[in-house]
Amino acid sequence: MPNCKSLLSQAIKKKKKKSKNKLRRKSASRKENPIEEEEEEEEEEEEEEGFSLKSSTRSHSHGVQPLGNLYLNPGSVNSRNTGLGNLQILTDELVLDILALLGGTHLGILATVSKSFYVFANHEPLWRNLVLENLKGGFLYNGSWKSTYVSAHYPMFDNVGSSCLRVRDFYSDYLFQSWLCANLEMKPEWLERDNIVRRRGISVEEFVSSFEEPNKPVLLEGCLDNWAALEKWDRDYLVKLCGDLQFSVGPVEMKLEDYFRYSDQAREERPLYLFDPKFAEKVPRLDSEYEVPVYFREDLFGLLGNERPDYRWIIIGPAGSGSSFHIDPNSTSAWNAMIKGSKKWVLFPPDVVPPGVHPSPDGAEVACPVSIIEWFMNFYGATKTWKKKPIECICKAGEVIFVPNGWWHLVINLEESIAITQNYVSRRNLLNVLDFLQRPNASALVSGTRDRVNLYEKFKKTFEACFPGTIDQLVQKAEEKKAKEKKPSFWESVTDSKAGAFKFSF
Ligand SMILES: O=C(O)CCC(=O)C(=O)O
Repeated sequence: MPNCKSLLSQAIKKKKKKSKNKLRRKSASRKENPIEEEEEEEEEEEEEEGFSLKSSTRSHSHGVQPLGNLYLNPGSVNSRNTGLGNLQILTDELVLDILALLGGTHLGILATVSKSFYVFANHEPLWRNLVLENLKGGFLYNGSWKSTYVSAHYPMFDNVGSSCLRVRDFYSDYLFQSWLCANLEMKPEWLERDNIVRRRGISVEEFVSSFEEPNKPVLLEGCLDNWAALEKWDRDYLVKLCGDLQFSVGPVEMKLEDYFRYSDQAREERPLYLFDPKFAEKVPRLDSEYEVPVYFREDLFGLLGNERPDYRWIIIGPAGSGSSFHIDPNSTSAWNAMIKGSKKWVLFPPDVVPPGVHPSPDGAEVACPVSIIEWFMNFYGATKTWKKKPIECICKAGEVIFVPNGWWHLVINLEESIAITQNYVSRRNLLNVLDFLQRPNASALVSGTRDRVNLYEKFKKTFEACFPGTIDQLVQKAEEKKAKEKKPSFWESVTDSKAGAFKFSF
């Protein structure tokens, strides 16, 4: 299939060529639908180039090709430009920004103007925004966002939203990449590195001295064995238990049943992710079916009672959903327990900003690639030659990862996953947290609470009332530690380590 043979994809070395038999077997099993057959050919080609596309029934690029293909097809004219008329000088992002101002009806009409407008006006994220703005969480996902919008607003045109025409000679890196990221499988080489320290059955003292105190990640095995959640929580159980209750899913609130209907069919770059901080209050049974692992029981924000910032979340999402690079709020540390499924983690220590990630100087904002898959495609490779390699692992059901404060982390679900995470403050990171809460731009940085500016005073006062003198002791201990780290040892003072020779300075 010539359309994906681009400069872009040619730059990616062929890793592995699938055996013909395997390819044939694969296409033979999808013979029912001619459109699928066409897509199957695309898949085979992408595999040869080192890509592997998700098995797909409905997702379609409308024939959009990366710009590099234009240079391989001399004589071909980019129908993106001819069909846009005077708007062709605008970037793809700008065209889409303008289309985002339109309502569904006008977008639908615009799609009939030219092939180019057909492709732009069918860009799924435009329809996703329309659905979420108009219907909030009350939508029934119907294979695509456009189809969902059309069937909710114009039930008599139910089939219109699912039509998928192919356009010849349309070249756009932006639209191609967006489609590719929505349909790409994680490559095996992105999952290979597993360099986290794993521990089973360690004491709290060992956890504190080996991991919490030095602020290092660890994967803890076997500490959820007594959780009822581990046995019970699957989608049927949760749907039945939670009924019509609504959970936070990105910008909207949804019933679990509706969310699973969406997540079963979702094929997009950044699938909606269920991330709810009030699950335990909404459904007390959920609260009773897990308990904080013994290592994380010192939780000093708990002293604030109802005034503490959000601290625990149930997290549910399909394969491909996840969290792009960030540092956890308010300088807290966290634990994340897998109940179902598995997650790939990539973590960088506080002094190493991950490639492709650009925090603002005050740390209030972070610019990073649009999606997690895009980060893997474009930046993961760079970490191979980095001196400070990230810590990586796959965390599976029954395992807990400790995420120390200040560490950058990215997480992608490799299959449908259910997890619980909690952020906490212990004496080991209390000073960091207090420091963070009293930064001059606390109103922009502090999160999870309405009272961002006063959190510092409130927390410090409450803590001192409960543990008088402890903050001073911790400050003193930290200063002693710093001084110790600075003071050269006897041997360091008599040797010049750089020159590898003795330095007779006494
Ligand atoms: O499970 C996930 O997606 C990761 C969550 C996370 O990184 C966080 O809560 O900070």
